[in-house]
Amino acid sequence: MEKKVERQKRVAAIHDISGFGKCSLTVALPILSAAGIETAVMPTAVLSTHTGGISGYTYRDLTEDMTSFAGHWKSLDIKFDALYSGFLGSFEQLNIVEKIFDCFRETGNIVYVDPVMADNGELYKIFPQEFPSGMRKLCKKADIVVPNITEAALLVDEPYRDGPYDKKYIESLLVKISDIGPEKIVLTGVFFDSKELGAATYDRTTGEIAYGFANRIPGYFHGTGDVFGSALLAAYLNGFDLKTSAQIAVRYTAASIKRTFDAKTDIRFGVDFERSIPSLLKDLNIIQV
Ligand code: PXL
Repeated sequence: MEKKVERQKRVAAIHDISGFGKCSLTVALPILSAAGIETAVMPTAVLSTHTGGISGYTYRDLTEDMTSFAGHWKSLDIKFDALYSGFLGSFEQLNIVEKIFDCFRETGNIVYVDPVMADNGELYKIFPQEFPSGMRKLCKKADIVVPNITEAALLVDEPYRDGPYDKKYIESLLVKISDIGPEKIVLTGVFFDSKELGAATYDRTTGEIAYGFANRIPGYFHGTGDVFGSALLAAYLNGFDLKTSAQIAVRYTAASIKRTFDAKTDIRFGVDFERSIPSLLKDLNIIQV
């Protein structure tokens, strides 16, 4: 009997290309592709490296190209199972991406926003102070948002709090972010003690809150938010529910960090997510062995 071939899923990934440093598109594209998902890319900016702890990077803002880029895709009647936005190259892009979401919205497709703008209690220096309120507006359009704790605090306009956290705080953040509009929230950088680090998920339709943790490795490793976000979307589009997708993404990110920690690589240069791809594909039931 012939095996029924499922239609291939397709994502539009709207992030920058940082030539060196393993984040945004250079992470999203390989992870989603490896998971069997066709990935169209809309670059928001092209940089020589990311901006996290590295100076002297080149920066080409692509704000002016995005509307015509999207218009061309639309003229070809291209449809997407998910629209995945991450690092945006300018404040104006918040509005442009909102229009792109409206343009490609279909019943049943997913608008997935990683509100990349801050970490460790601070807004990224390249963004203006009004960026968080613009991002809040973009998040209204999303079905799923994946902020870290700093981004979550900015989205709900509260001061940043250092961890360890407690369930009450985490769950209040989840509910407040959901009040902005998105039905599903995944909060990263959650820890209740010094041993474990992970993510919390909230689904407003079921009211379910769940957690996924892995052993904590000391240090701040750049690009892990993008590794996590891309792996989570890969799992979700492969049919896993939100909490299982988050657990798979936590495991994958932690394994990538562990290998980088053991190799003593410069933490600004990103994590070895490439060599954890086989174990991710096993967790996704794409490969056996
Ligand atoms: O990983 C988030 C990110 C993406 N792209 C660029 C960045 C950062 C974080 O610093 O600088 C260009």
